[in-house]
Amino acid sequence: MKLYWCPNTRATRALWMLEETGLDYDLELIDIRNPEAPRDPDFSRASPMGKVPALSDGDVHMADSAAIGIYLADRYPESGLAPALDVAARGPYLWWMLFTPAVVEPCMAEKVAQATPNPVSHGWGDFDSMLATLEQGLAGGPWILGDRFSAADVMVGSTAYFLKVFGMLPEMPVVEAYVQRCLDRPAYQRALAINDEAAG
Ligand SMILES: N[C@@H](CCC(=O)N[C@@H](CS)C(=O)NCC(=O)O)C(=O)O
Repeated sequence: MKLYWCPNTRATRALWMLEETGLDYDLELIDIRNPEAPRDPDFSRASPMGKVPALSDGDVHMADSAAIGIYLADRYPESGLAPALDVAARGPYLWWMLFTPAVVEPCMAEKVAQATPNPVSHGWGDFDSMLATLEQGLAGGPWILGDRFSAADVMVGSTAYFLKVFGMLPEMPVVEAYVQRCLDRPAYQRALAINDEAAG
């Protein structure tokens, strides 16, 4: 299995996910900041838009951090990162897996662009209701599905950390405590160490 990645990008989520699975994997650095750098054809096959993260696993070539997370958790169920298909938690699990790309990131982009929200027609709603939904989702804790840690925490936790690092998280003790719980996980620490070493 090979992860195509680049430090200080969304690829850190996929690194964290892989570290949580305990599986063996190789890393291939894709320098997204240098469009002239030659690209492995397998990377281009996995990621038609040339974005990281991307994954090759045997015959499977795919991109997108949420899609990779869903794939890894389902393909390697022994990692215990996803509720089974016939368990009620599977519904909210999928919802939270997609919350980042479908809601948080468009809300962040809209906010940074200082665009006027239009929650009735924009699928992502608006920044304030996104934050309120996140806070409410974490109220039960300690994880986004309650007692059990899952791949959804990799997506939501890494995104909440991004919000904090980018100074976009208002004072929200519940979310802050969750970010810290995520940062305390050895697998996240290993992924961040790999990231920081490559970032220099
Ligand atoms: N929805 C994708 C977004 C991936 C993405 O936009 N990655 C950025 C880095 S954070 C990238 O590869 N940019 C390079 C480019 O678009 O050329 C995911 O979560 O994996």
